[in-house]
Formats: sequence, structure tokens, C-alpha cells
Amino acid sequence: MKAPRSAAETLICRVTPSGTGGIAVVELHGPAAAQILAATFSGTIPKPGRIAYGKLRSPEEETLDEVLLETVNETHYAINGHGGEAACRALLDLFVAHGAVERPVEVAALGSQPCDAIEREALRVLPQARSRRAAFMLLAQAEGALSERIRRAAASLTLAVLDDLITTADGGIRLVNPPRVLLAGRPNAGKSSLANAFHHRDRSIVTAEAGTTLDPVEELALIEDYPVLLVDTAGTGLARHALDEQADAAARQASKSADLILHVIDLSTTSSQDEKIFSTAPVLTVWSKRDLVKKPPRNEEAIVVSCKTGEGLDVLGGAIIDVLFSGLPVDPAVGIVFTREQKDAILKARAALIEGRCEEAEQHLQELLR
Ligand SMILES: Nc1nc2c(ncn2[C@@H]2O[C@H](COP(=O)(O)OP(=O)(O)O)[C@@H](O)[C@H]2O)c(=O)[nH]1
Ligand SMILES: [Mg+2]
Repeated sequence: MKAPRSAAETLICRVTPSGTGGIAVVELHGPAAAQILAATFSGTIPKPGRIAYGKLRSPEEETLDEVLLETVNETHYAINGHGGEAACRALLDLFVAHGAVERPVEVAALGSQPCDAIEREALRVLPQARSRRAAFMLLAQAEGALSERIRRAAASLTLAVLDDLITTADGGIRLVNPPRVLLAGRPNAGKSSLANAFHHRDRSIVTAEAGTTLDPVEELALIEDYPVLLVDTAGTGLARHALDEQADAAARQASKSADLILHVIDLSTTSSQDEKIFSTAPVLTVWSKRDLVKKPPRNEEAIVVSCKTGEGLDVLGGAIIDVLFSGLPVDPAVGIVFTREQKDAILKARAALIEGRCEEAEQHLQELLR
């Protein structure tokens, strides 16, 4: 039989699953929480509702992890560290060494009970968060940020308020379900090199021989902490001149579910510079291998990169975020729509409001708060 929990216990719970994603979220909860953090956290412990950056140190003054610390209240904290089993384990062990008791995550460990469908859903998907930004966004919704906005929207019932909410939806949904970014372009254009640059390592095989990557390789990358799935393909897939039918078919298939296509064109060869992409997804043209040419393209808006020198990669990253996450507030701790069902309900409320059916509009919003 499980021992009854003492009310005086301070608990440490791992919120994200082990070994996945770029982050580890743990919650520290209980009467000794502040005292434990005072002994381990290098920075100033933030006021309730605020977040601070700092380092966690072991008793030997060894830095274990750089973390973002969120204070929910004086006895409840969320600590966001780097993902990976070893880093997360070290963090849990540190708190246990200071007297916290490790427990599997349970809703009761959070500061307040989730009280509506939005808060419950945020808690349910929190373990799937793939970046700190996503985790913070979901923690805020689990603690009522979106619920509060919906309540106010239901009370005021104005189009502007509903439109503000809808603006956050696509980016919010993508924070939880990373969008797919397809790398398209001729063999040797530099697609795999670009994917590797965003992964900061050699995931796809890069060779000077055309057509090394055969099947699409799909992997999570964090661009300024926004999660995206980079899909690396072999053939052009989408261009007029098919070079390798098999690889092309795979690329074409992958393009159907892409949220954004990066059309990579090698600046150092002229053969593919008139290539066109045919797709319903938005396309960003990326001119690659800037280091191999003297003059960049004349078009000032062109995105020109070099994987060799790193030039232009931050501009490209910014452009990707602009396309996929526009409308998302920079501060992830405000009310943000994060599921398709929520977005649909608000769209229905909006449609009802436009036709003067205020009661129905309010009902659609209230249903989200069940
Ligand atoms: N100089 C230079 N070479 C590059 C750059 N990007 C890729 N390459 C080279 O171009 C070749 C093909 O690159 P790869 O990424 O495999 O192209 P992919 O077939 O489109 O995936 C490899 O030899 C790379 O090292 C770059 O920015 N500068
Ligand atoms: Mg490749």
C-alpha cells in the first residue's frame, strides 16, 4: 500500500516525458520549495506569475543546467531545463538531495485544480510540449490565461475581441503540433546542409554526390525555440524538370502535408535558377552557397544563405517564424488558442455574432469553459 502523503512534503514531479523534446519541465511543490530553490538557483527567485533565467547548482557548486524558473506561487514552481534523460535526472536528483520527494506527475501537484475544458486540455498536452516556449504557453493556459480571455469575450461579445483571439490560433496550434517545413530543390542544392545547420549537427548525410538522401527524413528543429519539423527530401519533387522519379514521388507526397516549403536553389550553378515550385503551401525561395559566388542576387528581398559561413541563416529562421507563427504573441504566457476545436468554436461564435445571434455566440464560447 502507498504511504499516505504528508501535507508537509515537498514534491518534485517530472511534467514532460523522459528522453524526448528539447526541454524538461519539472514542478516543485510544497512548503520547502522556496527554501530548496534558494539553495540551488543562481538567480533571484521571481515574483508569482513571473519567469527568471538562472542556473541550478549542486552542493559542490557545479552547474547542472541553465533553466527558466516560473513562480506560480510561494510554494509552487515550474522549472524548465534542457531535455534529455541525463540532464533531467540530474535536476530531479538535485531536488531530492535537498529533501524533495519525487512523485509521478499528477494534477494535484499543480497550484490550482484545472477547472474547465481549456485548462484540462492544456494539462493533457503539456507533456507533448517540444520547446520551452510551447511548455510556457501551455502552463499559462493550464492556469487559466485563455479561459479568462474567453470569459471576457463572452461578456463583451465584440468582433474585435474574437478576432484578436482567432489571430493567436494558428501559431498556438503549431506550437503544440509542430508544422512541417519541406526542403525542396535539386539534388546538391544544399538542402541537407541547411537541415543540418538548423539541427546544429550532421543528421542528414551530406555528400558532393547528387541524390544522397533517398526517403524524406523528418526531424524536429527548434528555431528561436519555435518547434518545426524539417522534412529533407531527395528529388526536386515540385519542379518542372524531374531528375529522379522515385525520389520525386516521395518529395511530392511529402509536399502535400507541408505547411511551408523552402525552395533551395544553388547560387553557384545557373541550371536551376528558373525553377518553379507548384504547391498550395507557402514557398520561401532560399539561395544557397552564398560563399561560392561574388555577387548575391539582385533582388533585395531574396533570402541568401551559406551553410559554410552561417551567413543568412538567422534571416531565414526569422522568415520561417514569420510565415508559420505570425499572430502569436511574443509573450507565451498570455491567453492563446491552442487547439483546432477551440478555434472552430470561436469561429462559430464570430459567425453567429455577425448574424446578430448573440445568445448563440455566447453559447459557443461558454461551451469551451465547461
Ligand atoms: N561552399 C558551400 N558548399 C555547400 C553549401 N551548402 C552545401 N554545400 C555543399 O554542396 C553539396 C551538396 O549539399 P547537400 O546538402 O548534400 O545538398 P542536397 O542534395 O540538396 O541535400 C555538398 O558537397 C555540400 O558540402 C554552402 O553553403 N557552401
Ligand atoms: Mg540531401
